[in-house]
Amino acid sequence: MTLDLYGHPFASFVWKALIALYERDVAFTFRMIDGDHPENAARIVELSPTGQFPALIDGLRPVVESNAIIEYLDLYHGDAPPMVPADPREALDARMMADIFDDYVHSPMQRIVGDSLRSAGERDARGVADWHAMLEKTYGWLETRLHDAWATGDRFTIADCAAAPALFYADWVHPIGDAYPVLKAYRARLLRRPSVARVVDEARPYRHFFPLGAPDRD
Ligand SMILES: N[C@@H](CCC(=O)N[C@@H](CS)C(=O)NCC(=O)O)C(=O)O
Repeated sequence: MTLDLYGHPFASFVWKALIALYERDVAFTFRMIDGDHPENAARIVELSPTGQFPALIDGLRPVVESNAIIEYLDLYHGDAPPMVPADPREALDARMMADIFDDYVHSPMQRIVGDSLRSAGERDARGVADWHAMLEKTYGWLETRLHDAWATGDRFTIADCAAAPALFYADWVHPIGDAYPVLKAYRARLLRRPSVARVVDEARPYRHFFPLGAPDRD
């Protein structure tokens, strides 16, 4: 049976699935979506409702949405501890924090980047200001909540899979200020985690694609 992940190494939502695959030491084939692989680009259009990635195919079974892919891997692949804790109370916390990172950090970051790709006449200045404000507000909220090594305690979970790409790129578009030392330290801890360091390294050759200009740092 083959396990294929469709995506691009620079794509932030793809990092979430890659981090879970690396954390749980699951073997897979990476199917690159780019101009050199039109067959993969065509496949993702069939697989995903919006053509967005990542998508996982296990044999004939497709799974889309980064969080669903992480949960699927927990159920069917790898022996390492699951990314969604088995205890339902811990699972709830982990899913809640994953949603917060996805919706209030990852999504505004992605929208700010997306807006920069539009032509001048199509840009949404009000939207960009609102998304920056959302990031700032969420940084403040996270600063008071991140008490432990990882997002929901001493275990690395789906919440940390979500946090890593969200905070990595959010800090590029809206730097995490000195008012948030706890959040800064959490981002630095994420970057030292081997699974996260690996996705950051694999994406390094593509940094010149970052439309707002990648800073000279991780
Ligand atoms: N809700 C989706 C979001 C996926 C997403 O936004 N993917 C981006 C890459 S990071 C994408 O496919 N962008 C290309 C496009 O929109 O055409 C998930 O969690 O997997």
